[in-house]
Amino acid sequence: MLFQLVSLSVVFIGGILAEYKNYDGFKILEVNFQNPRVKKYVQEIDKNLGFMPDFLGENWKQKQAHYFIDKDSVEKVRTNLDSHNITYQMRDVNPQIFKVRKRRDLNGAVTINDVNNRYLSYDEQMQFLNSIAQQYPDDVKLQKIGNSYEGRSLTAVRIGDDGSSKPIVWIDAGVHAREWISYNVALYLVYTIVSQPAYRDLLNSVQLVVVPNTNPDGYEYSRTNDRMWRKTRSRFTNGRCAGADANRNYPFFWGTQGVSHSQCSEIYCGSRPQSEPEVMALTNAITREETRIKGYIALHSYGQEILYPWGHTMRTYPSDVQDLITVGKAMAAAIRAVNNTDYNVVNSGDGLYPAAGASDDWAKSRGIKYSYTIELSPIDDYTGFSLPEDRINQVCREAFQAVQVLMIEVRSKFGLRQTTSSAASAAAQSSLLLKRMRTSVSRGFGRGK
Ligand code: 0X9
Ligand code: ZN
Repeated sequence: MLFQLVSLSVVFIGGILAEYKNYDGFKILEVNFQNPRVKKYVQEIDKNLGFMPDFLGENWKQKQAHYFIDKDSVEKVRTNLDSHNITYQMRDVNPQIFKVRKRRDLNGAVTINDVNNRYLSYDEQMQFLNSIAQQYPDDVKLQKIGNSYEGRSLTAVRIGDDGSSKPIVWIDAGVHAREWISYNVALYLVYTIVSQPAYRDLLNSVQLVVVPNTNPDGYEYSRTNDRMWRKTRSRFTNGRCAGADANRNYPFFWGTQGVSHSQCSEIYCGSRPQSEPEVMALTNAITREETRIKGYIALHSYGQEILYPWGHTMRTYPSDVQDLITVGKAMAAAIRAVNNTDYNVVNSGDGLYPAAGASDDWAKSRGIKYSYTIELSPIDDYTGFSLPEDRINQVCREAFQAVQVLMIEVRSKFGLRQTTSSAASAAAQSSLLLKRMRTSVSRGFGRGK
């Protein structure tokens, strides 16, 4: 599998000598699954290959799935694909992905400019949040919801929490360490909604809670040791490999499909549900106010997809799935309005793959009506998890529009008081968009744009 013995190279990170995992000889496998026969092969790729390759993301427009193949398995994978008559591409990994940058001197405070232009360390993320909380003390409260395995603080940013019982939209990011864009998006959401007066009115009727870094140990590890690190950093007694996939560790159909029970797998579901302290902290925090939480988004990358439940198995949907599709499509339309970027709205089990124990399914099972996973940009494998820093801002602006649509929907369905604001013209536009989507949305499940 992927994380077997590998050579380590020496790099400088922030002036500190560190060892960074070397992926020489690894390949990206790209399989076009348009043909139903190939699709079936891909759906059972673990059985076909005899192991589960590391799934990176998919390009739904071209119906291509991308996997990361370790150098010792490349020949085996080629032989297997050839023997099944599957056409594929075996690409070299973009070396940019493994380019570790020397940390720039921040010269003091971390600003929105930094969030828009570069990936930040966990400490920098926290510094940014602290400065926002200081700047907007009436609107922003930082709440510690627990500690990571290595003792880093897990912080929820509560925006517009005025002690009332207004409905909540909950966003969390970065449960998968290597999906770096998600952290910047979460920080951008916090900043934008509090700093722009146009959103005051919305915040008066809907509260936003953002957990910008749900896996700080994994994230730091992906910055300093291993760019492709996905899991938490829990250590197990007698364990050969560290970490569990926190997005397989939630207590809903835990351990059933699309997971592995072996510690070295990228999709190891942990020893039991909520074995990961990060998942325990998040489930506790959400459960405490679950009756008020009406919208939930887990930010991931990559693939430009808005995924709705259920995702633990295929062809199974919640009874209000049409509402999820309608609002999902309105979010996609709001994203498209920014710069024509296409996001596909699709059921996660059918459209991507079944994977049990994920946060979106669990949130839905707790009664949170609108629960989604958003796979942010890019859509291709050329930059994958290392979306170039000059594209961060656009992805942030797009995601903000999607969140705004969800907040507006939550306000109109669950808001304590309706407002007739003239303030947010953007908000009004999204509302209109949502109405249009409602009337035009086609009925039917599964894949579809
Ligand atoms: O596999 C995942 O955890 C998510 N994709 S990723 O490439 N970012 O790892 C998708 C989770 C979708 N939700 C469910 N299957 N419930
Ligand atoms: Zn992910």
